[in-house]
Amino acid sequence: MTDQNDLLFERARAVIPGGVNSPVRAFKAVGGTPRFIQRAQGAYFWDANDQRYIDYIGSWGPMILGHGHPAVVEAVQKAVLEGFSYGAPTEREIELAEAILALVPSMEMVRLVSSGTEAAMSALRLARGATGRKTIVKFEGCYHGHADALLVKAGSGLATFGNPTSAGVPPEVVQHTLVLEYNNLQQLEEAFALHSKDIACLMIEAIAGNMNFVRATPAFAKRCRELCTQHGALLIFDEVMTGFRVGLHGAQGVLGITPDLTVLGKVIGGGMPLAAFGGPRAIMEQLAPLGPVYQAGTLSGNPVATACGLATLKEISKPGFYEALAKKTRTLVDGLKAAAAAEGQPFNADSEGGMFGFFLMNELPQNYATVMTTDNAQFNALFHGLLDRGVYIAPALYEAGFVSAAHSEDDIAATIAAARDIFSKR
Ligand code: KE4
Repeated sequence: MTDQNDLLFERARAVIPGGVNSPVRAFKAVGGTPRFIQRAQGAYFWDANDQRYIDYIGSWGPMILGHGHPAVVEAVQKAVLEGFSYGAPTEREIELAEAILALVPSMEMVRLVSSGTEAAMSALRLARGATGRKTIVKFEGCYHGHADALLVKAGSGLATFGNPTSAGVPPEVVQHTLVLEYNNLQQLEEAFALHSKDIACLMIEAIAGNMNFVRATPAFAKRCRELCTQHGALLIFDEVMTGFRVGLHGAQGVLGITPDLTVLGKVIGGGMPLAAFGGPRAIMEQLAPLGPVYQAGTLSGNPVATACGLATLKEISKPGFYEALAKKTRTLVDGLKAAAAAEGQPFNADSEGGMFGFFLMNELPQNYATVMTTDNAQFNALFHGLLDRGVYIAPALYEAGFVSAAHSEDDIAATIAAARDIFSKR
């Protein structure tokens, strides 16, 4: 039988670079043909061959309710009948802003944008504008979208300025970006000692979902907060992935740390293009049209996206939502660990709220370099083994996984059984 995904991939590659509109979707890291999804419902989506998968991507985080939640569909259907986009303020943007501020106490004001990249890029510009400083600190393995200044890899040796990770990014654009090792307290101390009053901000994923699932240790996270305060730098939590995913109050709620600025995305749009950044009034009022830091967007606060986001936030704010989601996700993680142990497969995993990660090693990595010691072939065999059994996990070993409220106990059990079958045949 002709594989429709192959046909579509061939067609796509003729007109779209790599056949995809975002690189990770191309399956380059794992090999094989990307599945072209035709429809989704609840915990599942179906590819062009009408093959069903249990979906642990959830659009890389947004679909925390599962696909096609009736209340969200209804809100979006109603919104589109009122108009797709006005390019003028709406009450619903105020409602969404108020809902976000109520859930993120570190924010007094918020600006809505259309993607996590845009939110992180804008937060960075705001931090530099508000402090009058140039240097930014980020960590290897954390991804904050593809703004030029953030496409940077660790320089050679300690606390040195980074080099571009992408063509088209002139070295001078990243000359003020310091890349440190995640959870490395010594490098953190040295960076602030060396560059103290030049540092505008430190941007971090406090639970890093872009190196699968690595937690900042409480001591490290606390030290980031202390050093930023001590040196007058802004602490920016990039919660595009963790915001409303690891808990109703994000990673800052889990860690009990108050950042100066927070970057949000994914869940707050419920699958529609919507992201945000926010913080104290005194900093946020530096933004145009009030202040000197320019930032803008044609579709910012889009009325359909805000309807989708509001309906999503309403559902996840209901009592017990995260307790149930976290329990289900932990059942998955514990089941996978037990299955691996039963088959003698080196394995470890962790989860927080509806976000999880696993490693084909017995330790839980503390940094990117350790994550990348994973045997690629082993991961790829697991990925394709699960795919062949109707389970769709992230097509890259450095990506996290996501459980939704729609995943059933049977889905979780079937996933664990599929993994055990693969481990047994390794
Ligand atoms: P977007 O521009 O893709 O909406 O958001 C960028 C971004 C910013 N910050 C964090 C912590 C993120 O995880 C992301 C985007 N995450 C990736 C998955 N690792 C999106 C998937 C993709 O690139 O296609």
